Amino acid sequence: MKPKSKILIIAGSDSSGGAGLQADIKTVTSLGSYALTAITAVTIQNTTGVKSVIPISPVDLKNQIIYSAKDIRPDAIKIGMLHSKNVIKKVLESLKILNIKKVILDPVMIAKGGAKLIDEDAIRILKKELIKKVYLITPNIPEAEVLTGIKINNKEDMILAAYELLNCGAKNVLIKGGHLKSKKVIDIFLNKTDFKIFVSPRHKTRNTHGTGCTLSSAITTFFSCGKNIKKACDLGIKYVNSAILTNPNYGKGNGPINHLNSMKLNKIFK
Ligand code: PXL
Repeated sequence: MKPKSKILIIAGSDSSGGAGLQADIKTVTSLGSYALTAITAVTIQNTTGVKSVIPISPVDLKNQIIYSAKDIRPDAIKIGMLHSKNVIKKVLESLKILNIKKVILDPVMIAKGGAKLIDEDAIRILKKELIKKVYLITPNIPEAEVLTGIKINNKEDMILAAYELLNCGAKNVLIKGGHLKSKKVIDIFLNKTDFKIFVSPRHKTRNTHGTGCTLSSAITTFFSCGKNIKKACDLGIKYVNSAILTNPNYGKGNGPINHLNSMKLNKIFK
């Protein structure tokens, strides 16, 4: 098959391969599209935690974005880990130059093991400026709490926080409810004219490393191929749910999910 669309991924590298840039490339590829990348930072980690984070200079990040995307123009952009204010400034400059409408932001803040992946100044500029320049933002509950100042304990709080993010200038919001202690997983989609509660089964497993990165990349891929943003969220949620259910149980900590769940190899190599 030929790739159905082209996606630029702006994200941090996860050496364990389950989250970050690696999850993004696997997701985009397994859903049939082509991935270009710009690396914001290199993390040294495994399934038990993050050992260290090595930042890429903001200028070099912008150079990766512009040099690659001016040659192969992406249909959509997925943004993940942005650890500092200066990185976000360069991303804002790059988005202005590229002028691509389909931009999805996963406001990554904390890794599964608790390591902080963003600083306070960066959170401020993300909320004040970047949120307005993207088409969809996909915070989980702790991220939505930081961005809105609203403590989220239930579905009603999630809805309140989603409205608050619209007030901050977001066009479309998907708040992911995986962190709530509910029987089913609830995700809230909201824009000025539409509202939807997605309900999915909760699987009893600790192997959920990279679910957020994977979801935002899946949504970006479906959206880049022409689905509307709500339908893209619906399909992305289903892809992640199936990836969790079929996780390969790798590593001694929070293992990765199964990015290959959508694929069937139909070529035999001898
Ligand atoms: O899942 C959030 C995330 C995003 N990006 C990178 C990560 C992680 C979590 O570990 O390592 C690079």
